[in-house]
Amino acid sequence: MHRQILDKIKHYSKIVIHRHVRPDPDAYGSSIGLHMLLKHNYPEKEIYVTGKHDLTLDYLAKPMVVPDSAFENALIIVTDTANTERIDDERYKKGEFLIKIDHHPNEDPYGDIVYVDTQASSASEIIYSLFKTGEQQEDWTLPDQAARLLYAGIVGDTGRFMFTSTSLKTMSYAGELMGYDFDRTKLFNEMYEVSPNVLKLKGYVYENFEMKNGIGHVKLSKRLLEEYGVSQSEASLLVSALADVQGMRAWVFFIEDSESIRVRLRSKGPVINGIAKKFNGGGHPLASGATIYEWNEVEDVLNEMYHL
Ligand SMILES: [Mn+2]
Repeated sequence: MHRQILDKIKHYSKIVIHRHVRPDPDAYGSSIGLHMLLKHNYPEKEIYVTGKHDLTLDYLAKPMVVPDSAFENALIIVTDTANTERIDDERYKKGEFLIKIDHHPNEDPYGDIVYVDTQASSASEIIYSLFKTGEQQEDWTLPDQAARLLYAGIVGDTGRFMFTSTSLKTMSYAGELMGYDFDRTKLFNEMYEVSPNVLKLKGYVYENFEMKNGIGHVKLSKRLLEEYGVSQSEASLLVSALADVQGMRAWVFFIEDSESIRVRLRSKGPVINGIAKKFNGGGHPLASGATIYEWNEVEDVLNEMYHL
């Protein structure tokens, strides 16, 4: 598989790299890291990395503004993206040859080459393994800034090497990446520092959540968020905060915005996406979202949760 991908990279003079919408560090790490790697080893080729820039990832790198002409007769490589609906920048369809490189379950095996390794912790880990083959077979070298991006992608997707997706291979690759010249302390600060307002709201969550039969919930009204100076999307990031509560089986955040109340459901075991579906939502078995329109519907959601 690596050899096939290397041959395609060598063959094409134009390459465009894509990743998924609403990017995370692994999306940036794998796509922009691959871009830096290829640009460094094939300076004569036209190589682009596309997708809408996310300001919260500004510290990592920036994608490029890619002209339409870039896609004609181009090799397209999509990283970290399970299905075509989630590919950022629809122009991937205009390319000549498509390669999917991913670590999510391969439910949508799009592409002329489909390289999916669900054992890999991250797409960045796969890109690093591709680099190692390129190093052996094509004398590739990895620029320090590309190493920094791949490291950030692995750190992001493994929750700082904590999730069970972290393998012996992940750790040995991360160890090798640490040998490159970049500032890891600075990178960790950039990835994990949180604004004082959000941390104070987290304090409110810990102070005010309720728990019954292992089901937790907290209500964050619009007025409260205004008081704390935290946006609805920032507040949503706090939903994992209740995972560490002893005895917690599943929990829900009710977060009000201008027209509705967003319901964010999380679970450590009981399947909750059925409940999300009943309240105008859906999602994964252990992480779903729904929407209600009145505070008095909170009880309806909780009653469903208590029956888990
Ligand atoms: Mn990923």
